[in-house]
Amino acid sequence: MKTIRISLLAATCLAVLSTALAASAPSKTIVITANDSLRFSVTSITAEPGQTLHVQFHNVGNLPKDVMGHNWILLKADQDPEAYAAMAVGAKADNFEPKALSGQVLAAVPLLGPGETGDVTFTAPMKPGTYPFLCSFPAHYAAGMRGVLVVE
Ligand SMILES: [Cu+2]
Repeated sequence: MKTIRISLLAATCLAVLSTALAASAPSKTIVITANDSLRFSVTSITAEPGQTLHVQFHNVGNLPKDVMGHNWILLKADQDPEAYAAMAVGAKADNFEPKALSGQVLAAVPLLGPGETGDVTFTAPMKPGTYPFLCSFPAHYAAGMRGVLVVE
């Protein structure tokens, strides 16, 4: 009987330990650049559930912000980046981040002009899945400024 108790205790300790280890995956920094050719340098990010992510986003282009600004918008699972981009066209005053859709956004780096840098730190969702990101400057999503965060 005593042996069984000790084994149970050991099993419980192991379970607690492995949970603690899973929760403490080291934070991850992702450096993304965008330039005048309408591409993100990174189009796929992988993360563990609950992992702390730090996105550093650089606009390394030369064109002025009002014709070639870039932002980085990460949406929740099951949200439609195309619909977000369409709504963003009318949200110039809010740097193309429509307030009506703010509930769809997991994390964002605001609109950057040439040579500017922004960053955001956030926690990856606990739910495994694919989370879309985009630049919501008009026409940039359609031109290919998009990618995914894969939580697995
Ligand atoms: Cu852009």
